[in-house]
Amino acid sequence: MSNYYQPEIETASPEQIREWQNERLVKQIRHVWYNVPYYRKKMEEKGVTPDDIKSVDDLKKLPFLTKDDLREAYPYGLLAKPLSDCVRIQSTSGTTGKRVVAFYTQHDIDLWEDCCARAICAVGGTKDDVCHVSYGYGLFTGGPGLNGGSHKVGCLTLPMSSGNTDRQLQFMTDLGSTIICCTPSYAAYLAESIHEQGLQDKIKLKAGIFGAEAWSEDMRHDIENKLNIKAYDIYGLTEISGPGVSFECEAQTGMHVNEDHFIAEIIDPDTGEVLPDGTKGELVFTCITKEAFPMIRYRTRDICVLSREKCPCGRTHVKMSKPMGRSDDMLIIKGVNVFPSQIETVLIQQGYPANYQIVVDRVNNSDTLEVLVEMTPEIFSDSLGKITEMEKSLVAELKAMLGIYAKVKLVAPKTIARSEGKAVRVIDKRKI
Ligand code: DLL
Repeated sequence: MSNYYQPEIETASPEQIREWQNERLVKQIRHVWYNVPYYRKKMEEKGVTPDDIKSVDDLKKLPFLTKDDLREAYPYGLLAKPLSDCVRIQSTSGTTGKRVVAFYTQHDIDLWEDCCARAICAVGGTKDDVCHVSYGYGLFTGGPGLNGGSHKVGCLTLPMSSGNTDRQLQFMTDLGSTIICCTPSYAAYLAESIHEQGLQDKIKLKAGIFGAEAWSEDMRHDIENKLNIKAYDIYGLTEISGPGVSFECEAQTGMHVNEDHFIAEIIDPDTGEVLPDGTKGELVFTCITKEAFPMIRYRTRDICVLSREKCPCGRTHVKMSKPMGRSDDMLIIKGVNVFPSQIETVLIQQGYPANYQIVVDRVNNSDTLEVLVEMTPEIFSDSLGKITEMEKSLVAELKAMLGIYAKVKLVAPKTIARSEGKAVRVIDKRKI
């Protein structure tokens, strides 16, 4: 039998789930109408009032919320509780310095951690496990979310955060980590390091919970074989809470959305029309239990498919496929959200022309980012030493903006191909 954290919820009948959703949605819409002028205005513009929302069937009457709304309302415009009731913020990178800032009450943190606890139990986690969390801690939701879930399950939690691979491996071997939580690319890197150092026999891992970026089935098999574990997917986004919006079970065929907290819809990204289950489209979420930052019909930009086929694990909540890409230009590199416009801002601020190309690749299962920048004729005539200095300085500026390393190569004027229509700014060579 599957290992559940909240069996009565995770295996509830579809009718029961629907009942919870209907009741909570009605309450939530009243909550935002009375507490968030930004929502009320959007609803009024669409001619909807809380009285029009009686069940999930009425969801489609409500306006969508997008990242642009979040930017416009930054930082407090979508807050639905007094700031004094909030106990935490988490954040994610956004365009040109303006970040998405999400607020949580203690109740919101509790529910989020429950979702992460469900994900840990779904991979077989119990209080006897040693849960090694190598997602970043801090503003990023990965570390704090899985950390909280691990506590709830009662695992011995290792709050490792990311980086310092030697220390990760030392703790993993000395303390016998059994579950590892990190990005899939870091898992692949750890697997390689373990093989290089001949530590295979000292590793006690049985399962991994990997998400925050796209990864393929091939990569799953590679990690499973190298680490001799089962590798599970986990999905989420800061706006909706963080990791654990959905998670994989032993069937490893898609991620169960925690439908008692989030209503999932699939829409046509061009028309906004709601599409039937089984159709590929943009994933939209409505938070029905969150207090402080309850996103209503939030467009994730992630493209995927929902499926209500019976799952052998016994869970009844709808499953989403792995995201198959995004409907905007956001890149996810090593789990970090990167917008080409952030790179452009740095280049322009540093006095470079906007002739650049971003090359993303995956080498040895790890993402790489390279920025090719055309020099002006004046820079081009400078000495090689000066050019190397300029590259170094751009690397530092980009690191400050993006939070990750980008290799920079200054190239001769007019060497980046000009295209007819839209400039080809991004070359993503990753095969996912
Ligand atoms: O990445 C939350 C998270 C942390 C999820 C740890 C899983 C594990 P953000 O930084 O706000 O939040 O980025 C959200 O990342 O819209 C997707 O495009 C992408 N993403 C998240 N999980 C997956 C996944 C966290 N399993 C954005 N597969 C989302 C593919 C994913 N893409």
